[in-house]
Amino acid sequence: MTTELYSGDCLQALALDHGIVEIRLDRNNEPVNKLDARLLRELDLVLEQLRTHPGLRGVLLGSAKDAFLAGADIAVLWSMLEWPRQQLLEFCGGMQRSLTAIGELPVPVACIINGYALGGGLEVALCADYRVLAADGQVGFPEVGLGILPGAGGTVRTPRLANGTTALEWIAGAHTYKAAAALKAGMVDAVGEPPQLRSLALDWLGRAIAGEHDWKGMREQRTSGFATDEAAFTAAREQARKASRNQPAALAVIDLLQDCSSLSRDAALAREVQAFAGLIQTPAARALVGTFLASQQLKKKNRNQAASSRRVQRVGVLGAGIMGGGIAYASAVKGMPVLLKDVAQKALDLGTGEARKLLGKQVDSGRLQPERAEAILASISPQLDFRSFETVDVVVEAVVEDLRVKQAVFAELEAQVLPGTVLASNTSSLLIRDIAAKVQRPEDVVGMHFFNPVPLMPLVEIVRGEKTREEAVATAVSYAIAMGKTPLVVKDCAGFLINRLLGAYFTAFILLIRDGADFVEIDRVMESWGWPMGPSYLLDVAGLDTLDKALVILGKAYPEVMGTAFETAIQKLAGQKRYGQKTGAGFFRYEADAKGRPRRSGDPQTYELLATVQPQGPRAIGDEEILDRMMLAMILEAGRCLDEQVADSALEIDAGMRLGTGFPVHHGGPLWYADAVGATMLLQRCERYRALGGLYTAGLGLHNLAARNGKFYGSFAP
Ligand code: T1G
Repeated sequence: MTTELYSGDCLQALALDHGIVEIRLDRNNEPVNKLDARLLRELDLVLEQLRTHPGLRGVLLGSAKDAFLAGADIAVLWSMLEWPRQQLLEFCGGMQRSLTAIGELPVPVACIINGYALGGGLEVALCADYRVLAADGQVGFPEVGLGILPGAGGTVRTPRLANGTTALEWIAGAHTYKAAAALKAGMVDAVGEPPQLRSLALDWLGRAIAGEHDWKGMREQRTSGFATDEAAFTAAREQARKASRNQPAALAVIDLLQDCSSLSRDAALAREVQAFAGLIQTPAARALVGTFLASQQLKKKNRNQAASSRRVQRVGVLGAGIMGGGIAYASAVKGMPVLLKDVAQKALDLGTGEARKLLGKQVDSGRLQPERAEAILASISPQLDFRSFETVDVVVEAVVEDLRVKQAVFAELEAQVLPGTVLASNTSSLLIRDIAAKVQRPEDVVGMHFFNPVPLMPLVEIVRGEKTREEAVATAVSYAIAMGKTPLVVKDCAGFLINRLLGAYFTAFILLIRDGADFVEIDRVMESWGWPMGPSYLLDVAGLDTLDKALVILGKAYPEVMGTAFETAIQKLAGQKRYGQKTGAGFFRYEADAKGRPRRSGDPQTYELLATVQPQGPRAIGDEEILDRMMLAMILEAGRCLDEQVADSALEIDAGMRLGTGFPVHHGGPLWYADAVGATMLLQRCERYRALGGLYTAGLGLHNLAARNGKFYGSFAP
């Protein structure tokens, strides 16, 4: 028999048989359970009631939703950016006390984690005596990725439950873990299929009630310090420095864990609150929390747009190169069978070989069963003709980057598919309106600009041509989502959005070198600002010949901004066949290491070559000027793109740069960073570099913002 003890907006308490009470999280009218003041208030009320509940023998803690608890409400984290410190300390202290009270009930508590428990969600679960996790569930601490650290006891309970090394890995690493890994780490006590979770949890409770487990002793043990391993802390620091330049959160967690290892649980909890309050108002946390919310908005917009489209069930891919093979793989893996067509058998072998290689990696790492990999591969049909193309919903063209060839391919393709089939080009440098110029149904033609390597890169630019109909755009959006990618709808212009902004960035680089800067210094400055690679190294990796071609196209399309009427550093090196890694030399020199990976070293010859494109000779340029010129060029181009509505909003431009280029996430994106600097200050800097021409001329939008003291994210609110 079940009796309701409490029913609120966030949870219910139900008295079950045999003295067991179940607390069931179930947020009214919201898709997920989240940890906020309302939930804590209701939890306090129920715990208070349970402390004197007659006949109570055990407590089950679970969720009525698809997942246990998604952690703190991120919209509340956003508001915390403005709270006075005292309010932050009080809120977190209160949150910790409410959670601690779970583990201080006079009876054993078992937590059922279905779906996921993240951040504060896992912190709640850690307060129970036992945790059972769904076999398809996930747990973890995403906080460091938000520029903060767990503030509800995660840094205190994790090392005391598992050990210090696990705490370092789980919290500083900010990964989520699947059930098997969580069990191995000792973060949960059992794993089960969702229908069995409840009886599994009841079983643990039963054994605790029967005295088969010393749950009281375990509680006691976890109130003191924990053992540390010095080497693990050193390794974690090293890793954190490499992984997240200028992100204070990972290093702060490591320091906190080390400083608190000998403290009692309660003393460590007090330190955690202080550390949390110290991080939540840093610019990095502001950028990371803000951009999480912005990404959610983009996700919603894409979902809404996709809702008005046809569902993509079958796909055609033309051109079986590395890109075509990658697109075929990424579609097939997500359950969309592919017709992969090329004109040459050799190319087909290459494309399917690419898919086979990618699947093999998944099998080797244990993420995919061999039979499933075979089935996925079998869903890709390599063919030399257009057989069955009338059955596909979308065709992605990935043939050579040549307008005439693409026009001919589209004209031929159009006759082979049903009207309404979306015809997408994966071009990176041609205009969609030019590609569509020779077809009967230009309204079906759209751009889908994938990034290399397709399986790893999360972004797809969806390019709306002049005549593309809305439904074709929506279908491309829906297809990209079905592939697990983030689609970004952009206008048809040279470079689209991402390459256009990178074009401005590389133009700034070329000008700096011309003016005498040392490319190694430029890389150092940009890497210490947070870019994973400096521009010279990036050019070497991407290929100087390829980048030069792209920059020439951009220079023609935007002569005022990206035109260069002199021999550039890139052209100088490419002219010597120094294309970068692929030819063993570019800005740097490369030799294969023992594992065949390119190892970088300096090369005095580069300086000799570059001296010939430096009319005033080499000159020391300060870090501030280097950073200013590089980032200002990108910001101003982003502003111009917004003025021209290349993308709909600042948040979309920033999301594109984070996902498409490795833009340092803790700076938010070019326009987020622009807001942090301020429009007036940016205009002052433009003035400083006026002599350098159009690259440093601000667009109308930035002038308007400066005039009214506005921000690119002016209307942004969670
Ligand atoms: N706060 C507010 N809303 C959230 C939310 C959260 N934490 N998590 C999800 N939502 C909303 C989301 O906006 C969307 O709403 C809906 O739920 C479904 O999400 C104290 C400080 C959980 C893996 O970082 O990573 O705890 O758009 O579309 O793809 O120490 O959302 O439908 O109106 O993304 O299945 C730690 C953040 C916070 C988790 C689900 N927690 N969320 O992904 O669906 S810090 C997180 C996610 C913290 C403590 C600290 C994902 C998800 P709507 P969705 P999904």
